[in-house]
Amino acid sequence: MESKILFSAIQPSGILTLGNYIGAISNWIKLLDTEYNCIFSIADLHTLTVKQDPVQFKQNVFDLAATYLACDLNPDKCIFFLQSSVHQHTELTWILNTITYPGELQRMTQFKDKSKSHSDNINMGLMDYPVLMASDILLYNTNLVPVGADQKQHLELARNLAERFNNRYTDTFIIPEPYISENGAKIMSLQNPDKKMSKSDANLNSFISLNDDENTIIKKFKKAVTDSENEVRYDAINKAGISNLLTIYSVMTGKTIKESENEFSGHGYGVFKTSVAEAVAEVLIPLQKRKTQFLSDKGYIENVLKNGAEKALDKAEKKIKQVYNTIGILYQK
Ligand code: AQP
Repeated sequence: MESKILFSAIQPSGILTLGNYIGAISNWIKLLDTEYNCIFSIADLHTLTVKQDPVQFKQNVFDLAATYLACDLNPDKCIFFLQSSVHQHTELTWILNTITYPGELQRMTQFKDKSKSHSDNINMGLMDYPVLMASDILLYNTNLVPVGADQKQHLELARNLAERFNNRYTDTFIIPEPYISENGAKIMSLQNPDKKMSKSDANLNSFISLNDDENTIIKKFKKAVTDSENEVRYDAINKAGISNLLTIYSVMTGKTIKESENEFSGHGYGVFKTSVAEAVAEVLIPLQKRKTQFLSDKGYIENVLKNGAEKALDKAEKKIKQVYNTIGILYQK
């Protein structure tokens, strides 16, 4: 029986936030030692949909690779690689573009949001981002895709494109299932709890960077927007700020929301915010130390990425060959 495939990716668009860690990486770690063969990519081609400084961009790639390693995504247990090193991702994107309608892409929430926040650079890549993401996933016969809630709409498109292709030609793509954990699927901005926490947010107090030191983490949580009550209670609609902090505390400590509420019953927001900050620092500070060690050996990181790309290329080539044969392209490699 063929083993099941898990695929996910993060774009090197900056230093990761606590949102990326909770919504994506913490689930990857949980799923690493299961029945799935895991493939994790650094989605650098996706990053180009927003203007990048070339020097910073390269550094962000090393930083993300070191983060994967520091999070124990051991290259002996999974494949991790740079998206741009496996050319079949863009080849499959072209094929899938020919069965995608502009209206499907124009109505994507992320496209609309980013068109507003980057109104000086609304490019074709920004609109086509979900098709490239569909290619990332479908290229590896992926069964499961662990992502945060913000990526659900894109995953739905990947499923639709796979079905559309299969119906038009013959069964070629597996229909991937999303894996979105119940707790922490959408960590919100600390400054505006109606908006998701994002690494490219201009307001540095709105997110916890995985590189923030303990003092900065404490300061940012102290400044987090809450409400005028003084009761630590989960109510995502009326108490979005406190509910977000409860979610963060619960994920970082492994306690349930109820246990966390009980623990802070009768305490003020000040005590609660400090405890959330300490729980976050307890996870992030050791992770930063491991990351610094990996970053001191860029040769090792390049080697890991090169080996990962070789394994990914092998799988991707088989799939693109199958796709080309299916649609009648004369495959001559
Ligand atoms: N706030 C969040 N809460 C939970 N999960 C999140 N993810 C992102 N933000 C949150 C999940 O992290 C994974 C990687 O995301 P990405 O970097 O590929 O793209 P993104 O969703 O656009 O992340 P950012 O941080 O918001 O990046 P920028 O600011 O560059 O756009 C995905 O699984 C995502 O769901």
